Amino acid sequence: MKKLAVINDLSGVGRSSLSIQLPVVSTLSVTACPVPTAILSSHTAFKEVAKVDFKDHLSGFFDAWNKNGFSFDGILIGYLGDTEEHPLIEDFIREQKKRNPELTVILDPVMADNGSLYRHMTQKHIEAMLSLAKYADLLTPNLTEAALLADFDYEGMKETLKDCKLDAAKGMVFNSLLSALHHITPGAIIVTGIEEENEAGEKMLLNVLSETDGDLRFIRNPRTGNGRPGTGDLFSAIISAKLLKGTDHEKACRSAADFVGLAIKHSEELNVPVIEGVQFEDLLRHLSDSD
Ligand code: PXL
Repeated sequence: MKKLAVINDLSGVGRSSLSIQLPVVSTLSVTACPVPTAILSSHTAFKEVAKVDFKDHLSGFFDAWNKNGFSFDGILIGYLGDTEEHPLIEDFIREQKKRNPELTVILDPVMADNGSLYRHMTQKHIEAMLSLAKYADLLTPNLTEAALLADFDYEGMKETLKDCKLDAAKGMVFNSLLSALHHITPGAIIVTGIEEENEAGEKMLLNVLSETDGDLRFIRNPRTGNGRPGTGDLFSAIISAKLLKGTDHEKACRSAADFVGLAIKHSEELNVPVIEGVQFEDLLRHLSDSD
């Protein structure tokens, strides 16, 4: 069975990060091996949050794993508890790459959404993610994170995209954004969860996949409800497990987008408060470990 190291925070309430990624990766028949970057009482959109930084324990964890001879097929990285964690993660990636040259590294640069950084996030987090991006085989920022990494103006880009009626015009905006991102990572890129309306006025969610500079694919799904915390974590976990099982980027992206859409719709229908994320637990049977 393929083995994925999942480096992310453990948040007790709100269905984000490791709490949502571990069950999803297991359901897709991939062994998930968690490393917490921080332990929080809940994700940070809640008013009161207690946070325990895990930075001082990371090198001990990685050392023990390496000394035991553990080797992984993939490493998925999400939320960083501290801006000094990235060199430890980079050492771990380099060591694991020596053991398994086929290692797949997926970086979800969790920092921000809807134009703003999450609580506790700073310019230093952007620099940390830029440094990790050099090791990524796949980068999955949302539009805000993509703008921060590429040093683009998020609000300006969002306005321009709103005015673009044709995909050819949107393609020009995304080409310049993705071209900038290809300078910071050797990997493929999926800019996730971009809200748009189609010509019939229907609300859609767009993911833009670029495997190499100049090549763009638009993957669209109906928007089944408002954005919710944890959907990026859900998306990156599904993609990571699928990639390890040999699915290509486009198919993995479609599967992840379909399941996120289903989970949002289900949560809306059940009136789950937005802050509690997506109710995915009773949907796991819809996740298939084949293409
Ligand atoms: O889902 C992204 C995320 C992950 N981890 C923590 C968060 C958030 C978003 O708010 O607060 C701790």
